[in-house]
Amino acid sequence: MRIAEDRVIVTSPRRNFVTLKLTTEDGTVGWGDATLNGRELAVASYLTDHLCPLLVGRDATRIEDTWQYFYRGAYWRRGPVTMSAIAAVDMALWDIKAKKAQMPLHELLGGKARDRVRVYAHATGATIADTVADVKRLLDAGFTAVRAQTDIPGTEGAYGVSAPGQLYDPAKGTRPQETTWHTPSYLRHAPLMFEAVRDELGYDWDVLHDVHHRLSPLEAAQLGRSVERFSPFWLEDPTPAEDQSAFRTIRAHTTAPIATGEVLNSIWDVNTLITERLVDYVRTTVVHAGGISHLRRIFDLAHLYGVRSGSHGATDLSPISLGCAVHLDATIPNFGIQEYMAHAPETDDVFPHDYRFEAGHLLPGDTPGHGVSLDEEKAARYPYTPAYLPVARLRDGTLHDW
Ligand code: KDG
Ligand code: MG
Repeated sequence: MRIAEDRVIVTSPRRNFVTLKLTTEDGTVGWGDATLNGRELAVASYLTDHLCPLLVGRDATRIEDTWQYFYRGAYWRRGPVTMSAIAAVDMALWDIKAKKAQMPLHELLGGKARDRVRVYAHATGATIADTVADVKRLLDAGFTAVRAQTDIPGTEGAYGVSAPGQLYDPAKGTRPQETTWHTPSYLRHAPLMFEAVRDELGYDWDVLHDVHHRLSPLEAAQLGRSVERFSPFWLEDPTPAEDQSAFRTIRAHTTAPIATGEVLNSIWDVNTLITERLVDYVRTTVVHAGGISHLRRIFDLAHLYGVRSGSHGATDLSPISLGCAVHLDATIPNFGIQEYMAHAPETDDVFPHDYRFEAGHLLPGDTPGHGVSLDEEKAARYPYTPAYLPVARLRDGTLHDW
């Protein structure tokens, strides 16, 4: 079964998404997500200029061979642009294979290892009291795990805090927004938020928190120690994720569970973290870590070392990625939790899907394939809009990690 046609679609229903459509000779269509927030067109070009010319005429059934052909065949290894482009091809080929087999993807991947996929939602607030109220709203809506973020006095534009009632969507405008960061203020304020959510809402739910790469290893260890007594589910990205050895320092000083990996792209990027058991959850995701084939390999390695999955699921990953993630999450033995920020209604309208949310969980659908597609007519109504992620600076103007 040969690939007959390819198409790369860039659309912006509230935010930018890059989608690959592959069609086989017999008319079977497979869909893949290739979205890389703030660098979308680089992946679109990688696909259009370098991968698509090699796809037409290839055997669509040979998923692993195609993966290796694009990974090893490029000579240049890893990186978010390459791995997102390969991921899109991989997702589309798994979609085609499952459709041909007339099976939902989870069945083709070995069948469900659980009935439903537990997800966590995002709570945010300008004050700690606002954050507590937002967590309560989400618990009342059925979530059992919530990520809590709050504005930090002494900084401007703290990570993860949205305007009241708005979806958190930090990529905007034709230049990156400038935000400020002050670590001592954060280290004083964040534990107060943990204390308040536990005092007000008890312990019968899980609290998560994203540090977003901003601390040194020792500062991260201090934060871990100061919030351990509030039983965090995890502290995410306490230090810049690419420095794997930093996690040894954090681990030596705190028992707070650690999650990282959303900006990492391959098994090699998480190898030390997993094999030295430096993290508890690996957050690599379908789109940025080479697709279903490669992410499953990462999760299998993690399983050997007792590390669980906790895939990134922000709204800059398209519903195609989320659909694939839910199928994979349902089948692996070492599933931990899945991030879930509901997409905007315009996004859901452009990407019809069969996964559904129910009482704090996502359920994969049963239609053949991964269950997500793109409506090309609707997508055409939303042209690409340039949007950058923000940057963060210290008080003296030094560029810090955002
Ligand atoms: O594009 C960047 C976002 O995906 C990222 O900031 C979201 O850290 C994030 C998270 O945990 O969802
Ligand atoms: Mg994060």
